[in-house]
Amino acid sequence: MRNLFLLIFALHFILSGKAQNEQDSAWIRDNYVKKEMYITMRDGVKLFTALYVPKDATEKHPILLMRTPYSCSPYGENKFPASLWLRHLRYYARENYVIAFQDVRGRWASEGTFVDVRPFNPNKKTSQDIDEASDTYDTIDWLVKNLENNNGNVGVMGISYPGFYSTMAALSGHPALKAVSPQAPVTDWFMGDDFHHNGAFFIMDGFAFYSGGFGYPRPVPTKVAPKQSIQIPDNDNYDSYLHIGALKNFMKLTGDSLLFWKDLYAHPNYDDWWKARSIRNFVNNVPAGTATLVVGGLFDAEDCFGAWRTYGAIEQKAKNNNRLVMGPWYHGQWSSLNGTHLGNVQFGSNTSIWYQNNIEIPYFNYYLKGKGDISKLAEATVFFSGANEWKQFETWPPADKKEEPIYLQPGGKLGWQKPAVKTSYSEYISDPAHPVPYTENVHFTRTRDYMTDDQRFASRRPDVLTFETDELGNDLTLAGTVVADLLTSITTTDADFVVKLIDVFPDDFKYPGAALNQSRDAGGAYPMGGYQMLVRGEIMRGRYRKSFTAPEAFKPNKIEPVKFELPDVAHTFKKGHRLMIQIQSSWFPLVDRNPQQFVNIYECNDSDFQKAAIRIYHDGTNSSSIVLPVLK
Ligand code: PG9
Repeated sequence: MRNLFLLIFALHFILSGKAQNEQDSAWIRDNYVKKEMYITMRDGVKLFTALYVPKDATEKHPILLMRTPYSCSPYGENKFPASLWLRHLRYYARENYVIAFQDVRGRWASEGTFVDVRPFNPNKKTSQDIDEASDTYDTIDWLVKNLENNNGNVGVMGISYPGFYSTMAALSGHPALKAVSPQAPVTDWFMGDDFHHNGAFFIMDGFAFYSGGFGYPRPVPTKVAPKQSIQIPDNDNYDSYLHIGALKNFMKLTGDSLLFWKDLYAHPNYDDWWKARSIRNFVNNVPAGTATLVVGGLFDAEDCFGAWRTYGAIEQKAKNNNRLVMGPWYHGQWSSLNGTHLGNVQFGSNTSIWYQNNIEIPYFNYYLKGKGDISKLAEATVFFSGANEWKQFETWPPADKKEEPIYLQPGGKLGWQKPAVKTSYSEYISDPAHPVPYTENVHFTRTRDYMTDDQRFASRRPDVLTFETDELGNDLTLAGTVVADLLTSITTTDADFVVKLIDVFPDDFKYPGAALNQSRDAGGAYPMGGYQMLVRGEIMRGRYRKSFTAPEAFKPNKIEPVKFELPDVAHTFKKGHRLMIQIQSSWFPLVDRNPQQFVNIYECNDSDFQKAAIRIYHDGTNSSSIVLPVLK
């Protein structure tokens, strides 16, 4: 009887997750000490570094380093960050890692001058030639030579901007650096991350980020956050951003203080300044002995592009062991405690905890502790929404995916055959004074949920074109990059094109179990029947259709191709669902409005914004299509 009781108790303890939560704040403080120090770089600049060191002295411990522009706070050797026990770092604590945070050069308590996405210098010759790779090298070198009881193996990890510093770390070439995990890494701020997608300016994220404090000058090292001095009405972002108007009006709000903001305005096209800041151009320098695990979210509103493209660039240009994990996550959700859903869309399991315990922790344990076996960890581990299952691949994109064009048809249909009609198009009036919202509800801070939000609000607008298939007779699984291949004409000299890939749920769809149908605001059950789930959306600034470096005006009313990539997808459209494509010419205030004429958008006036009639052709000659990566 006693054994039965013990068994029941043990099962309860484990199933309740208590076993995983044992690294709580008390445990961390009992088992770790904190040390703060300055580490001197090769040019004499000192970088502030905070170390959380296990008290355990029974073995030598690996070092996990995270370099950040967002501060090593809380500062003070008696203060511990909640991230050590409330996010995936608790599992590294369980494994007795030394956990190190460092303020990057020029940020917070570190000395030196900050440069946003500081370019890699492949020709460093003297101690004055520095970059984020050399700063990482010098930091690792100091740590392995000076930190007591370390085992000489270092890993670097980081999410978002820290993900950029992770990729830079992989370029350091230090022999102690055995594994790096760039997660949602900032990769190219003109082509697809954070500030621009295909040259279109993501005004809301960009302005909020820089005006919120990040971009303020930091004349001397400090442990105190800058006071936010740029305020805009914060009740309704659509209304607030529309009323501020042209981009030049935002510059009046930021003034001369935000250096990078001025850089953004000074480089409207994809010039050498931007190319020097695209880390994809330098990953050939990743040494064979530094393994990389690139991680990202299918529904990451900030750096989904960065995850897919950093993995792809390393795979193409480096000769190291490079792997990919993409889950159904918003920005950073994989490091949180809950990966079960995003907004109204459910994923059927806690994908974050599964990833942490089955992939990330075993990965670093293998490379930094020589523990365990990751031979069965696939080249690419990707979660497929819709089917709600993880799939493993030997390559990404999968070798057995086939690019299949689905054609826009008259009458708002989609079909696998080219239209037979001679002349056919759909037209809408794009009015910058009434741009298409990027999401339905009223809010101020850009939502995370928009990446899987219901698109019915948009399909009801006259300035959004909607094309959809009949009910699918079989599951349709897409795995890879989607390409929009549009034949267009406009009545002005420039326009944006937004293409949205949407999964239309059956009218009678319900998630199993009433609780799963709760809306994001607890209480009301969101009507999932007929839900139009955004699977992927992307924008193309039409002037760059021929070249991102040399923009070109449209000739009014001339039929022209506009072809562009949407970041990779991994989604199954289940039998009985429909595949929908929506096309529109604004996505506000997520993206700045195009004045719809060929002017410098960063310098134009409110009076320059004009309506345009946009035509999308779908006939036998001008056959617009969306090229889908169909997994056979
Ligand atoms: N990638 C995120 C970001 C950077 C810069 C501007 C806006 C967002 C991030 O680092 O959180």
